[in-house]
Amino acid sequence: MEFDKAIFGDINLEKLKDLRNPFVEQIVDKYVKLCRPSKVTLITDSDEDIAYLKQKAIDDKEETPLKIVGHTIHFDGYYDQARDKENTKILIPKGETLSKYMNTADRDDSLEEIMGLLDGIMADREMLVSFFCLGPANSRFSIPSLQLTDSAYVAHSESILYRPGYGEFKNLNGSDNFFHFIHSSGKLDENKNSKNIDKRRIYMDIKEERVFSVNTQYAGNSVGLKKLALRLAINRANKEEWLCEHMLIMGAKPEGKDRTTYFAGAFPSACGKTSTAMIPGQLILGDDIAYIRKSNDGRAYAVNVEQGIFGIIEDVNPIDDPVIYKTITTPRELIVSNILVKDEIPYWLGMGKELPSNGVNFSGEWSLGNTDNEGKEILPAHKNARYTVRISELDNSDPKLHDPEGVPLSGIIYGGRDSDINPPVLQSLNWTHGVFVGATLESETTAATIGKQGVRKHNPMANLDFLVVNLGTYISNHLKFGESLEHLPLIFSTNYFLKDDEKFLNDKTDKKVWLMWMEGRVHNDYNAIKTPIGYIPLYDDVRSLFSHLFDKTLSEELYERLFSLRTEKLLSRMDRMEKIYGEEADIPQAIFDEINTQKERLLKAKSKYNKDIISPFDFD
Ligand code: SPV
Ligand code: MN
Repeated sequence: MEFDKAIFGDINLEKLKDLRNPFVEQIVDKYVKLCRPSKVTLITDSDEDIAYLKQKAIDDKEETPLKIVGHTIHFDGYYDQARDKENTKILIPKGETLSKYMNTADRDDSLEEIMGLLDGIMADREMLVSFFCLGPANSRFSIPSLQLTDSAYVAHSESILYRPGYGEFKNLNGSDNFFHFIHSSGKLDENKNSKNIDKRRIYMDIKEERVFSVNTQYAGNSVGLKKLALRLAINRANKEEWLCEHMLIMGAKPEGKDRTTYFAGAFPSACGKTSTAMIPGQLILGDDIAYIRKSNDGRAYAVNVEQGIFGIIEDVNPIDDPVIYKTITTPRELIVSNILVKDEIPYWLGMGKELPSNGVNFSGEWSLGNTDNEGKEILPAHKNARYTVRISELDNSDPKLHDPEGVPLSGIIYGGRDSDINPPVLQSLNWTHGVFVGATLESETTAATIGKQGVRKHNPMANLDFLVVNLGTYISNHLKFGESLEHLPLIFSTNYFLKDDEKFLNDKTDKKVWLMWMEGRVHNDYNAIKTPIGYIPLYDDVRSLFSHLFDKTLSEELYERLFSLRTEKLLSRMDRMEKIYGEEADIPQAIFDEINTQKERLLKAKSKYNKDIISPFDFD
């Protein structure tokens, strides 16, 4: 293939040709001709190339250095602060349909629209061509991925969040077995923010395993390897019968016991996923996306697709998240986004310090009391503001982070933001019941997506935003996966958000108690109370955990409030689920059976104890 030397230069052409991959060449050629950048730069795995990205993000004013060495601040536009669900679409060929929970668009029409938007979009700009690997190098789990972007911030973020992949592309030996992502920030305003937000489009073309993202910078919309690759991998996983999940991976390490017990946990965005992965004294392996496969020993193994964290910064303070706080306030390569900066010092909500009353934030020059175009007060920092850092920079990073075999899972956790129904921790009755627990997860919406907050929404496996296959296919795949295993992980649910009189019943740090109880259950260290919805802890066990871990007293009264069975509310949830699943095609019968038997058990308990709210002390 012939490339324009004036645009590429000899060194870049050499890097491209060295891959000996005609598919990479075709893709680069196609989008260079379409987007018409004035310069193309290939980024290999070398330190020199990665350093080029870092410097370019600063030169282009997409990032600004802060006082702490290695830290930079990036701002997204005021209306570009979260994932845009409305304009994120799955392209489907004519005649095909998907569940109504998926935002779809006609593939031909959408490709025409997006090619039109990309036409000349990089004129006078530089296209960066980067190579990454989703998952560890040399692993059967992993998927090489190619990113084309005109944003050095996007490519720089990816060099922190993902493993280098130029070498992996060489190992492909010319095959097309990789994902590719085409991103452009589009026209920029004077603050270097995407100007044409009304033309923000994120289009998933599953057929070609590629995603287009234009007129946006917020990483959840623009970083191809994050939530865009998640959709493509979910498609593969459901075809090949493995799991691709919106899950953290962590090693629980109970004090005084010489063992590490691995958990994977799915939580909707901004519902405690990162802080669960970062519970003090434990090992973090991942905080967002996991690939899970069966290994030869009959167990489920998981790898972290990423090597970094794009975490919510709000409420990170020395008390609640000591490890993250230390990491993000000491010198290392780190990007913070959409918070407040004054005199090169960053400030965010809930950091445990007083914030200055003016500075520069995600709205530009900011002073306390400023309002936006809708008359809404502008907070000092956005609620979805984030930090980007490598996991290896953390004191508690798991030594198996890059193990190509992954780690064996003993437990799976489903967690939601649920102010009034689920207990803080619950063990499902068995794998099928556990899949049902995941499939019936409900959670209140947060600032991680554009739209209203605090609305209770069904969010199966905390993965609904990212599904590109029907719910029926997705849930059947979970059931089948369990059937294929000889040693099943236990499935739990957690809820950190129970409230009474608008006040949370638990402290943020309490999640360590629930984790240690789950860890103990894996090793048969604790008995449990069997309730109609699953197993809950005995008072004595959690009381002693609170006392040992925090020197805190858990009163009988608080335990009772936390673990009471709210039968009416649980029954209405079952009604909601019956309706949702009743309207979907191809839902496995097992899910309806679980809904029905759970309902029966709840009704039986309600009449046996003759009350709506049953105390955990009532169960025998
Ligand atoms: C989430 O919202 O689930 C995140 C951040 O992990 S984003 O990249 O926006 O998806
Ligand atoms: Mn996420």
